[in-house]
Amino acid sequence: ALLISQEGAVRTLSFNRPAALNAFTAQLLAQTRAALDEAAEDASVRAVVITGTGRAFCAGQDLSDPLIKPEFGADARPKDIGHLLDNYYIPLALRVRSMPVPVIAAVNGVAAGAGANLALGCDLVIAAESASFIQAFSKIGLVPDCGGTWLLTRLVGRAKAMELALLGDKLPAPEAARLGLIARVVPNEDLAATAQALATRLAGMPTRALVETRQAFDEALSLNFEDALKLEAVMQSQLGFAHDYLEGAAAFLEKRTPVFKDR
Ligand code: LHQ
Repeated sequence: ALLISQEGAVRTLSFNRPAALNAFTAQLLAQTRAALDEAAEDASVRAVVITGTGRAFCAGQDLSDPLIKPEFGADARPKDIGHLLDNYYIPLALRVRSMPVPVIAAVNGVAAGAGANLALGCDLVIAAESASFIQAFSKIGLVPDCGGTWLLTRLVGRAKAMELALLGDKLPAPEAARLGLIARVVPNEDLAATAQALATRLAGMPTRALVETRQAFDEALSLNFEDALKLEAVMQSQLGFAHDYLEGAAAFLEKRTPVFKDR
């Protein structure tokens, strides 16, 4: 259900259940997490792209999965769906956010529910012109998960976050970019090449600095200005001892192209 490929230093993971719009089964969730673990441990990987095959990025939780599908009808019996979050979605969302390399979501088509929010948790989110984002949760009686409650309010502010989450309407990618929910939109036929090019560019950059930037941004959200300044100083101090800073500064002064290798 997951395709894994590598071009240069860029590892690409493609959700591959196109007939079900790449909806998440427990198997696909586990495979994605394992593939991210593997990419994290493989020194040849310096950037990861997550995308989907077919006309969807991912339709969120597969609602027909026997793990969560309630029994309907007169003797309807509900199921505890919380375990799926505890065992699959939370570890996956945290895995993305703790990757030692930048992670790009290349949203090729509709991204709904947890599929949308997994994408929004990535470091750079780019989308095909015809892609769309749907906070589908409210329509089936749930709250945004996979980080949606945290991400949406911070990305677009409360007013738009509430509109998106309460109404669950389809948000076209160009509008998502205008709102600042995602970084950019490209013509459909350019998505894969743009993602590969951006990932290759990031792969050639000082990886540790990129990853600590993510971490600093996340931490700064709960810090006051002065504490954010202090956090920056701690990180800068550590990075200042690293190879990539010495190389970057030397290359600048020597007017040559730097070769970064920290990861
Ligand atoms: C699907 C799905 C799907 C199964 C399309 N499941 N088959 C976490 C933990 C525990 C519990 C619950 O949730 C969560 C987190 C979540 O992600 S909740 C949100 C779950 N996702 C949704 O509610 C979205 C459901 N899908 C849709 O609203 C539509 O399919 C969208 C708007 C994504 C696309 O619409 P269309 O382009 O019109 O396509 P379609 O609806 O015709 O779907 C095509 C096929 O894919 C169809 O199967 P079929 O056999 O009829 O061709 C759908 O049943 C299947 N599919 N999403 N989530």
